[in-house]
Amino acid sequence: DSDASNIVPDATTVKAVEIPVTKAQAKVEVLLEDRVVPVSGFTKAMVKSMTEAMKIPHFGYSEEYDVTKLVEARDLLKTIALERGVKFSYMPIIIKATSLGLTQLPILNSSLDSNCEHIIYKANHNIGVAMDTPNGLVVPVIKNVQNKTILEIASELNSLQEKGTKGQLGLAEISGGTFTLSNIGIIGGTYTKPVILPPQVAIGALGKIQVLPRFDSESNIRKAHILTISFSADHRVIDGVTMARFSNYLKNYLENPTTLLLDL
Ligand code: CAO
Repeated sequence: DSDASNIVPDATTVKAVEIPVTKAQAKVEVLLEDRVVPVSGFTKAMVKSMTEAMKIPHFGYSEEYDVTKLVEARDLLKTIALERGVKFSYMPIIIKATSLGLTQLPILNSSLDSNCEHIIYKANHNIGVAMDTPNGLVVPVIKNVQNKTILEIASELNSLQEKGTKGQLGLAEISGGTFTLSNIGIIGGTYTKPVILPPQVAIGALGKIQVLPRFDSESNIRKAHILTISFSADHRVIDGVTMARFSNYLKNYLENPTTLLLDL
């Protein structure tokens, strides 16, 4: 025990060390003493909105979608979009399919007033996308998704991502959301329990698309691309059946992306 000093380094000798974690977090600063940091910026907004959110009775609904055909389609669209100067991920398709689902079930694109006396059905599908930026978590909004093409959504997402990275997102770009999607799968993970962003009534969180074995219709094992999705909804105005129906619409669009052609 008296030899502990030999194996535990003296705190004053510990310096910042390089640990190859991710591109964004290559350097880890080891604290030499406690540090007090004022809550500010996006974190301050998060404290306010998430404290408000906990007044909402949340329920969760999770599902897996076999997005094998979507992965194929996206590979082709990615190349074509790039020729038009647009970086194209899965998000623009998922955002558009979400909007088509909201058209079917408008209660998911609504707000409950503060006295819980009225439900306000929102005409526009303003879909917020949770974004990891150097300044913290922020949710910029793609407005009027119902009127936009998938390529327009992709282009707008590119520009919001660029502004987010540079810390240039303005108030107008982060307000007015009516539904939120969070793609945590870009980091990893499968199922999560997202928290609703008030005054919205629902949120969806995407896990990482994984290659997994699944059965085909002849009971043969095949390679499938599986996307897990977790929704949270406000149980004061939304029931489980409504959430399941919405998820089924989205599942159908994302499992059979050519069906999107019928509704665009
Ligand atoms: N599964 C597998 N691959 C994924 C994926 C997923 N869920 N999400 C993204 N990818 C892929 C993309 O297709 C892209 O691949 P290519 O290089 O082949 O095109 C690559 O990962 C990078 O994607 P991207 O950076 O362009 O991201 P995106 O458009 O899919 O998502 C955004 C944009 C803003 C949602 C994302 O960058 C982000 O910040 N996510 C974090 C969200 C977050 O913090 N959520 C927590 C909120 S609650 O605390």
